Amino acid sequence: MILMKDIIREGHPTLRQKAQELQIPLSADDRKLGEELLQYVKNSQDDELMEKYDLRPGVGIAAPQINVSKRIFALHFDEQSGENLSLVAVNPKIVSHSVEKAYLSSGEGCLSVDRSVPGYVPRYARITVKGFDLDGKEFKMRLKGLPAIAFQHELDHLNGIMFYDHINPKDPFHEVENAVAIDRVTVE
Ligand code: SB7
Ligand code: NI
Repeated sequence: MILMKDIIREGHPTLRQKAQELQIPLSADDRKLGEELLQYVKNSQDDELMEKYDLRPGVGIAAPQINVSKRIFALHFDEQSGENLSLVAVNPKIVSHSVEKAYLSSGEGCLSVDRSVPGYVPRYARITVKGFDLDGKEFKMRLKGLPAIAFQHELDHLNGIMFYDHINPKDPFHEVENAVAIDRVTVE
């Protein structure tokens, strides 16, 4: 089971590396890794388990965040979030994207960042993505809204990019051209 002590924090070199592709079909170990990542995000959104294991809530987690430099991450939105997405993405790619951008008006956070970094993080508003699931089956889907933003946040982790790399350093809340604001109370 993944706990907060297993999550590496900014400054750790693995977070800045480009992660390695996985072999398809997945090895038993890689499959287990995917299952553990998904379990973390699910547990972290369950009030009881979150408290019991002292987990910080997150809608996603990527393997490099537990110091495993592999191209795999999990995303999970529970039903009450109004989204309907739960997946493990292996060797994920964005195959096309909108010109329009989107950003969370409350900014982004990260399990590997123990401070708040305010500012708009411009993302593509809509993306078409491809990848493989834990059974080694290829998937292709369109995402928009919060799931699209979260997918891009996780994909960035596989490429050594942190959310704050995208924030305008001179003016963190500078209007983002051609972008829609997504209002959420908070997203972690
Ligand atoms: C805000 C937070 C996340 C995604 C998009 C917007 C995920 C935070 C948890 N993680 O650090 C996952 O990498
Ligand atoms: Ni993150």
